[in-house]
Amino acid sequence: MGLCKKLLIGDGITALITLILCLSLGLTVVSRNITSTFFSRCEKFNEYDCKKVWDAFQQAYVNKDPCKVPVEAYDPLIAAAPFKPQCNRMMFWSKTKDVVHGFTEKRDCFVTLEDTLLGSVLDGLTWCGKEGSKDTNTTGCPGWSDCENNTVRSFWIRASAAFADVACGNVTAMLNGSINTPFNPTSIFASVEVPRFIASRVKNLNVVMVIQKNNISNCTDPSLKNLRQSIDTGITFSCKDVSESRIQECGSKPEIACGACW
Ligand code: N1C
Repeated sequence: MGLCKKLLIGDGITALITLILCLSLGLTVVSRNITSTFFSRCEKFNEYDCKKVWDAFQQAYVNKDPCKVPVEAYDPLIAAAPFKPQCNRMMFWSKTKDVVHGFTEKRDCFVTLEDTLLGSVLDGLTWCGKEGSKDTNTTGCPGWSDCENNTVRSFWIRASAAFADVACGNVTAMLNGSINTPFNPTSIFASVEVPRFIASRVKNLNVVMVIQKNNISNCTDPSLKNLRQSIDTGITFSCKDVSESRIQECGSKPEIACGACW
C-alpha cells in the first residue's frame, strides 16, 4: 500500500485511476484474506473437508442483507462440521477470553469453542455479504449490537448453542471478577449456553471466578445466585475465586496437574 500512497500524490486523472486501482486491489486483498485465513486454519484439522465447510459457511450469508441473517442460517454449517463431546474437559467463558485462551494455549487441560474447527477458523474475524452480490466483505459489516440478526453474532450464537448441546460431565466456566455482573443475562454464556446444560448429560458446573488485584466481584456476587438458580435441577454447582496470577502460573508450569490448578 506504500506504493499506492506515493502514486496518489500525482494529480488529476492519474490520481483518480490510481485511487480506483488501489481501492479495488485493497478490497480483493481483504476478501482473499478471509478465504486464506479460513483455509489455513481449517487445514490444521485433518478430519474435515475444508471446501465443504467453506461452502456451507458461505451459503449462510452470501447475497443477504447483513442484518437479516438468522441464527438458523448457520444450521448447515454446523451440520458440515459437528462438535464432538469431550466430557469433563469443556470450558466456557464470559468476558474472560484472554485469560482463558492464555491458559488453554499452553496447557492441554480444557477445550473451548475456539479449539474446535468452527470456533478456530472464525475466531476474531468479521464477515458479511450484501444483497445482490457474491462477495464476502470484511469491512463495513454491522457491529455486534447494531441489529439483532447480524451475520457475525448469529454465527456465535449458533456455534455456542451447538457446543453447549454436547457439554457433558464436569463443565467449567471462567467468569470475570473485575466487572459488576459476572453472570450477565445478555451474554451468550447466560442466554445461550447455560440453558442448554441438561442434567442427563452435565454433572457439575464449576465456575472459576477470575480475580484480579482490583476485583469488584467474587463468588458471592448476586448474579451468581441467579446462575445457581437458572441451571437445570440435578446439575450441581460450585464456584471458586481464583487469582489471575494463579491461572497464569498454572499455564506456565506443566508440572502442576490440570486438576490441581484451582
Ligand atoms: O457473550 P459471551 O462472552 O458470554 O460469550 C462467550 C461464550 C463462550 O463460552 C463461548 O463458548 O460463548 C462462546 N463464544 C465464543 O466462543 C466466541 N469466540 C469469540 C461467544 N463469543 C465468541 N467470540 C467473540 O467474543 C464474539 O465475536 C463476541 O464479540 C465476543 C463475546 O464474548 P463475551 O461477551 O465475552
